[in-house]
Amino acid sequence: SSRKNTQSRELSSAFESAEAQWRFQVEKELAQTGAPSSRSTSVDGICLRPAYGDAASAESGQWPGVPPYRRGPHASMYASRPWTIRQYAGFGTAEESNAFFKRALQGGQKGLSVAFDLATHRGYDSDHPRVQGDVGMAGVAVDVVDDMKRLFDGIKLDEVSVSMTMNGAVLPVLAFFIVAAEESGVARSKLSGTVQNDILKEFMVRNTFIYPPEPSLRITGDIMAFCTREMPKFNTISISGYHMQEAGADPCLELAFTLADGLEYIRVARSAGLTVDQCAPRLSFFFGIGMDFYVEIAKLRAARELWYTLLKEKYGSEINNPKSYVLRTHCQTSGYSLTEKEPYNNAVRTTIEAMAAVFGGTQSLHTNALDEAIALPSEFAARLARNTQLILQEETGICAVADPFGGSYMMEALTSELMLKARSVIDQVERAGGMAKCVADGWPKQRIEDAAARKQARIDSGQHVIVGVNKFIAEQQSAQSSGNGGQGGDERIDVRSLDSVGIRQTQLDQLKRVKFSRNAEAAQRALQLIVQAAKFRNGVDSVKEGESDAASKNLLDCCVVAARARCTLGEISSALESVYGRYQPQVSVATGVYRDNFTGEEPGASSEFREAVRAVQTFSELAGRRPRILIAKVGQDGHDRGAKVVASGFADLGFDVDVGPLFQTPAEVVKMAVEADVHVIGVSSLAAGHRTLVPAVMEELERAEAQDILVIVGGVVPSSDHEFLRKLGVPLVFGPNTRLPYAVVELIRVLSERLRL
Ligand code: DCA
Repeated sequence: SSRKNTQSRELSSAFESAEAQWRFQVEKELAQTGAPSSRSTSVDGICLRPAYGDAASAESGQWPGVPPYRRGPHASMYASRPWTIRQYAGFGTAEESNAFFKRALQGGQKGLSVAFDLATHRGYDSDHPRVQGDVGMAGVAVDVVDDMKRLFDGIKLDEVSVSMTMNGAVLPVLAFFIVAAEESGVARSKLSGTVQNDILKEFMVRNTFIYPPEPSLRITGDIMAFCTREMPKFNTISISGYHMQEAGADPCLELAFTLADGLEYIRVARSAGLTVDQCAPRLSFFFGIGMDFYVEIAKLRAARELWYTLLKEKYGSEINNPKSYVLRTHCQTSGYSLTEKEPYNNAVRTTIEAMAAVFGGTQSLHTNALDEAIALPSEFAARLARNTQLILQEETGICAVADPFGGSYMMEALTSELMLKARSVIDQVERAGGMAKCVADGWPKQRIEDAAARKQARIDSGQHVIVGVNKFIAEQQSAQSSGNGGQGGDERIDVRSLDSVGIRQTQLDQLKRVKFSRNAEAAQRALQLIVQAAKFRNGVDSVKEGESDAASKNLLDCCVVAARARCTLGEISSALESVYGRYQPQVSVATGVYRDNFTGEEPGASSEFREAVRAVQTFSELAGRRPRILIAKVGQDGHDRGAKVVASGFADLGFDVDVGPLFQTPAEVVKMAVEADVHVIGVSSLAAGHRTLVPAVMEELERAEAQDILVIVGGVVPSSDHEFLRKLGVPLVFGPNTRLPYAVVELIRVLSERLRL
């Protein structure tokens, strides 16, 4: 293969121009796929060519599929092969998700993308007391290899590529996938797809880590090494900026931190013994696509050229395979941009974002369902989201031309500007010792959190317009009591609701069965091997290379053995935890950022800010102290952007704010609330755990005889559940996009009534 690579390099230098190289490549790709070399339009006699360009101008003279790849990773792009429609999904039990996957594939979806539940992400079996409200809620529950077999039952794993969003518990999950495929007759070498395996951004924004950063990164390296050796068609990592954008980063910060992560992962792969040419062609990326249409298109173009430039500068002398330079990416439309109010507007937003992803040249795309700011996607909303992509591919002619914005003065300038700006952040990260070190120091996280607070202030003050939320608000309805921001437009839509108790029971029964029927001794031996290998890799054991079976073992090799022996995900994870420990992050709140950015607002919004501050002051005078709130994350839901933004905003509006650590049990939340003597617990719930976790918090309050503490809920809660929560004694439920001054005024009103102030 190295001869082939050298040949292809010689070939590329043999071309007189990029255009000639592009022409050669385009013919090749079209011939391979049998696609036509031009596509007729609805106007008689006018055809579209696969790409347009201008050889005379330096910048617009670039061509798709040709270095530096600004215009796309392939010469013919979607004319040969459209992007993969890959909808992220999973819920309940493996059977339910399997049926959903099959319907999606029948409905035109091309690849699978599995969402696992939070228990699985955090390395807990479904019977663990910490995950009572999380089993099967925000994804599918997977405890043992048999769940994975049921998940893909009847789906040809040698034909359909599967992406798995898994980071913390990546070892057992990938091991289950490999063993499930093998036991169904598909060799691991035939498996195509991607595993997310991007732990750095977990420490920055997403929070589904298990172990501390150092051993986590060694696990990443082991997975890259294993997949390179055993699974040549599998992408070993999906380096993700999406979650940074969801956490509040602007597109430039997202771009910079994601590529800086990419450079760090190349170093991780090299420490695991791989060359750049071995690891780089199977790195993949993942970006969020928000509403800033031109910027998002430019971001993907800039990402490819910047990645090419960085690799050329850093590793050019050792790269022989041209594929090492090519950035390929998945994209997801922005969840952040979706609104709870007027949810049908979300279908419009998603379509616009999908078009930006496609004009930017994505390889694979998830389009969000319109109800995602309210609940888990319903069947109808999921179909509409998928159809959005099918319509773009089948009805519009968009696929006929690569990089249609190429050569636009605006687009080329914007792409270059973004590259320059992102490059300066990447250089800053590299000078500071690389992303792993910066993540440990915490400043990227802080920068993203500041950006999130800034954005919220801009939304609340009307500088950043969201139709139906802070401008053109539909007629007021009975929004007050549900505390949804005072906006009207509250169309009722059917949402998917899950039977959390039933799902958990199914998992528990099955866990019992598996543990009863397996060879207990073989399972124990397999777990022991994992412990030994982990100790050796951690350098805490005296095992010397060659002395032990475990010493030379890649951790994924050990986990494959354990998966085959029917060890559970929880058992494998706790074997590793016994060596590495479990990571608990520090919590911090940015103060002043929200207030400082609440300027230049429209008069109405500004008076809302002042009204909130006044309400807090009046309360403080009457109550003899400032209102105090504990912002709590209960269960394994690590989405903390909302909680952090609320904490920052409430602090700036005059509250005393305590922020609980992530992943608390209801009892731990109540203990903290009582000790801090708060007036209110604000439970933040974004992963559908509210129906079990909020009742548990109320029970704990009763047990602690602390019912005078008010409980409110914020996050993704379907309006059909508001009554359920109200009956429990939760007077206010705040949905996504609630303006913070509005929430403060409402809360002070309820609190004052309660305390008879
Ligand atoms: N001409 C010739 N070949 C093409 C063309 C074209 N125009 N377009 C695509 N192909 C080839 C690719 O080279 C690839 O073949 P290879 O594996 O031998 O290199 C194959 O067709 C598949 O296309 P690709 O662009 O790799 O699309 P996907 O398999 O969907 O992979 C990728 C996309 C981003 C790389 C992957 O990491 C992914 O699917 N990520 C999804 C992550 C995810 O779902 N996250 C959820 C949150």
